[in-house]
Amino acid sequence: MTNILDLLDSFFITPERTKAGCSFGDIDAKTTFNEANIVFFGIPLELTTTFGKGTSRGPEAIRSTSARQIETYVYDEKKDIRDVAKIFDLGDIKIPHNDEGKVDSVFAFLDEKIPALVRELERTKKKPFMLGGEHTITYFCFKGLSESQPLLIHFDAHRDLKPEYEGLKLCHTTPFYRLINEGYIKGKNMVQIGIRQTDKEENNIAEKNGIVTIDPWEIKNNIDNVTKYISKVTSNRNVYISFDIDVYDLPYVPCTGTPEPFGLDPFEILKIIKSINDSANLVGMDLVEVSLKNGDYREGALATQTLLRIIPRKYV
Ligand SMILES: [Mn+2]
Repeated sequence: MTNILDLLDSFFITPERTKAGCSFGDIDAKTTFNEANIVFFGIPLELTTTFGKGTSRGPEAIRSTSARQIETYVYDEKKDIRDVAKIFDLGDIKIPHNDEGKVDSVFAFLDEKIPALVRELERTKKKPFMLGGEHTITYFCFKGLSESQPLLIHFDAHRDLKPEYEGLKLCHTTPFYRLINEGYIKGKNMVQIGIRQTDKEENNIAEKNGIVTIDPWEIKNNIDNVTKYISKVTSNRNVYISFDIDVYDLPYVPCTGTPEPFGLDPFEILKIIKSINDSANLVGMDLVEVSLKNGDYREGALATQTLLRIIPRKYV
């Protein structure tokens, strides 16, 4: 591949031309694509959401807050992310026919582009940080990175393990079932954190496949046990983080489509993020289901601050 960036240009809208009008943190002016070790891209997909709308504005919410509201200096880390990482933002993928009724053609497009993109990033030692958009997109990204058999750490209120939902085999409630069913991940290589809304069938699927579930009650009762477990299970492991913003408790996420009570607070999330072992290697991550409604940037701020707590970690 001669110049991957030229190729990428053809299917990305540059950050400056997205709705936010800026890149993540507005910091990549000095970082070239070639020298980057973290590469952000947005997939503002909103095709199969069934309840609250607005996740197509997730990347916009994150770029706007990270560039205009939030410092790149992380107070509690005493680190500026510009000093600890070389970040480049590709912008948002141009989704052809991003409207209802075109689900199959959009998914075929993403299935062709995203796994190839993240594999190329991995080959050139760049970690993909994907911003959503509905959770469906994790399927395409994880698939592309599955060869290194990462432990999948899935933060979410929901299992997203349904075999099918409202007639769709691939949608925002099914990505992890698809990944398991198609052999990209084994249940024993998967930890679900924050789960509190599921059906009986999904619970059976989780149990049958050996998925480790850490629910908020467990975290509230004994977070030290949880962090000890996470530290142990991630020791010397490749890991992939899929982070649905609705893992946070309902009052923290005013815009996301399916907010749930009995969730986690930012301090608990921070403890868990920090408990991932320094010897682990993050192969990539996504932050999905972020939304923006009525000029309410709280969720964008929370998503950005979550990313800013992950970026300085040794495993990144
Ligand atoms: Mn969710």
